[in-house]
Amino acid sequence: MHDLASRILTGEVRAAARVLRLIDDRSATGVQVLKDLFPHTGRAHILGVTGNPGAGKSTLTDRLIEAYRKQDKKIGVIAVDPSSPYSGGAILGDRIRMMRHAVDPQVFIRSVATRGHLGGLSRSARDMVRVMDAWGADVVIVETVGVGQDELEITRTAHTTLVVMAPGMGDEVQAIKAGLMETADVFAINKADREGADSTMRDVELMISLGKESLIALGKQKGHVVHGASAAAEASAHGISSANASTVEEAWTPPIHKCVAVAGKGIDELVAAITLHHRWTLETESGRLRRRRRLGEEVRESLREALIEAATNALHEELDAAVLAVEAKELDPYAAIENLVKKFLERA
Ligand SMILES: Nc1nc2c(ncn2[C@@H]2O[C@H](COP(=O)(O)OP(=O)(O)O)[C@@H](O)[C@H]2O)c(=O)[nH]1
Ligand SMILES: [Mg+2]
Repeated sequence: MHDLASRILTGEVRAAARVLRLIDDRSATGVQVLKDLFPHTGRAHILGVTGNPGAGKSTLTDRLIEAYRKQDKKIGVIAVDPSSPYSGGAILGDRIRMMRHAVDPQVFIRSVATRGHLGGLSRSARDMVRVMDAWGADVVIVETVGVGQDELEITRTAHTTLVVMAPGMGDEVQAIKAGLMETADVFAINKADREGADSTMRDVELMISLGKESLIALGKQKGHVVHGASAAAEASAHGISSANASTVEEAWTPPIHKCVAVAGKGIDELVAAITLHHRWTLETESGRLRRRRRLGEEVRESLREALIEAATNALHEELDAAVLAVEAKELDPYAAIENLVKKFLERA
């Protein structure tokens, strides 16, 4: 095992930070450490926090950290910023909001810029989550802006996705447009101190019930409840008390909670809802199936990336020649691709 990997497993923050940089640089050492760490991952609950800019994601994340720390949980935070580099303005804002936790050795906060991720942002985020998981985080919070395909993809790396909305921002419409409704597991209507929170809540309720009805119409919803002894054991291995836990319903309906992040109001209810959803992913058949489906997506996506890289490297010159040939109309693009794939497969 690489020295950095064993140091991360003993909970050394500096080693973890070092490996995150190696991953950023796509160094071979980074991959080696990730391989070493993988068998020690899978324990953390990955919580995605997403929503429009200004909805209050960072403020809420700060409150969630606070609530989890009261439960004596170790926390990792990855703040993905859509534009700024590491020292950029928006990240500075996030940093300040969460700064009071930065001195806590049980809290590990990292910002990521969305640009310059050769292997794709969601892969970088996933690798970072794994490092924090291996470092010993009980919960890894990934904050992303809920716009754009890259960001949406990151929410798919989470076990639980919290969608943060605020009244009067037209967030409901945005959420539908961005496809957030499908990935949302829990809704927070933040800034409930402002006018319009109740009407936003009703809008979201309506959207959820409409979504549910169309699912029923399609016959996609199955009503069976599975809750075996092994599920309870699994839950307790994840530090979830199953003492007061009765059966978790097989079908998950996203709950909606109002909160005021700046004042720390409504946070406990939100944390309880998030914890219940975590149990859903562990204890129900649907939850476990979703975990497996997402793992399948990851493996396929990684394979696609690796193949593209291998093919582009192997066919370097032929690729350029093919473009010229197509441009000169000596070759149609379909035949060009067929030739390239054939050549690549012969060589592989
Ligand atoms: N009135 C009110 N303002 C809030 C609340 N939560 C956050 N804010 C403010 O909304 C602005 C954006 O918050 P921020 O957490 O940076 O949002 P993000 O872009 O979604 O991460 C900041 O000025 C916060 O102080 C709230 O519950 N009520
Ligand atoms: Mg933010």
